[in-house]
Amino acid sequence: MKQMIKPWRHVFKLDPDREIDDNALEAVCMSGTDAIMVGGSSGVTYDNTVDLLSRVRRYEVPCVLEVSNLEMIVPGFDLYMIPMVMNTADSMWITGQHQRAVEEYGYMIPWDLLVPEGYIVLNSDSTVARMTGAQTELDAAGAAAYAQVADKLMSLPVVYVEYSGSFGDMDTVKKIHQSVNAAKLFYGGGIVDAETAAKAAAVCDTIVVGNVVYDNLKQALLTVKAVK
Ligand code: 1GP
Repeated sequence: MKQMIKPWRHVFKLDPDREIDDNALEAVCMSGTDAIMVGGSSGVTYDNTVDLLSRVRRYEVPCVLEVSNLEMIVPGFDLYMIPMVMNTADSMWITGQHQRAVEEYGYMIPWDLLVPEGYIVLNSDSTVARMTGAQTELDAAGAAAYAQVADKLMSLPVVYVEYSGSFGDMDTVKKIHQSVNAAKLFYGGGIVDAETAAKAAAVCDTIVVGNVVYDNLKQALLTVKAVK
């Protein structure tokens, strides 16, 4: 387990493909969140990732990259989160892209900074589900079984329940949380205010707050206070 991961309760996920002005970025970085995660499912490039990293670096908050394609890999982040989608039949998203990355860039990969995430994608109506061919029709026991594969068979340090764009079923998230031992459980999707933040935080280790930063900054900032 990487030391920085352990105490995180709250993370803001910022998308390099979306505009955020300096005042909003300052509010996000100074909010008391534990980390800024840079990532997105589409339109993420080297240039827009470098740009966002350099702007976040004005602040002391840790800044990590969630790698979803090879073009966006930029040096200088504190950690590199590497998703491996548990509930897809397409091995491209489990080990395929990863194999390509290692073959091409293995000599320069800072292995100590990599944190693999066992992704369980549960919102069928999300870009990440469509892109990865995720099999989202899982009941709580089915999802928890994937979490155990990630935690107990693969020893991944993070299990990430991804409902991107919609607030998920908290009973499912709770069951997943109860079923993992060593892995930290991240939850992301549809956290839009203090109430949804508190509900999600009650059943996972770390909440990830994305879209609402762009849709309603004031509510986004209240999600930090709700879990701290
Ligand atoms: C997306 O899990 C994050 O990867 C957050 O989801 O944008 O719905 O907050 P939202």
